[in-house]
Amino acid sequence: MAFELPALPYPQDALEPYMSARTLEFHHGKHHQAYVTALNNLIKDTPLASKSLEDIVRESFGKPDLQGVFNNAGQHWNHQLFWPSLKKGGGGALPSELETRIVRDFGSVDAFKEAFTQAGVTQFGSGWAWLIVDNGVLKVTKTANGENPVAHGKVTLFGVDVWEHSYYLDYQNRRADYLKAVLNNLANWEFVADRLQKAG
Ligand code: MN3
Repeated sequence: MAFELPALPYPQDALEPYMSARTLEFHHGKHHQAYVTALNNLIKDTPLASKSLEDIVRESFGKPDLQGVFNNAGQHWNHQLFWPSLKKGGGGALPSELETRIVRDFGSVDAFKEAFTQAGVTQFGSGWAWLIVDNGVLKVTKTANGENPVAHGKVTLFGVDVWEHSYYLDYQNRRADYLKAVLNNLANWEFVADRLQKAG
């Protein structure tokens, strides 16, 4: 079964003004689609074609001959997580179980947001900022390009794309402003809390 581009879980203009319809038109419709198309072409008629996306990410990570597969599988996985991590009217109060864990592991919600923003701002070039569970502890990490916590065997709760294609039309070079808008106005904390509950 070939991989398919998942539909956005909201209308293309739902995240205005924090993420424009034009950004989503290109980011979802062109960039994410291109990763899916490239991945399908690369794994066609290979043993990887019958594997899950997570298995493809793990099995191609760190293998020079499978770098192209890893880049596109990683990016497909990353964007599949990203779209439902956002919602119209998001970024409000955190569900209590998520807030409790964040306060325990970061000191406060504001301290978590600051650490997450710093991770995104200091990722040199393209990449992602993440909230992960590492041996039961919530941590903020960052990765370059298509790499993700799946490749490192970590449970991922939340990830924000910091490739320029995710913010340049709306924020130009102001990556920190984009990250703050995602955290304070778009983040679907109920979705994140649901992933935490499943992670245990
Ligand atoms: Mn992207």
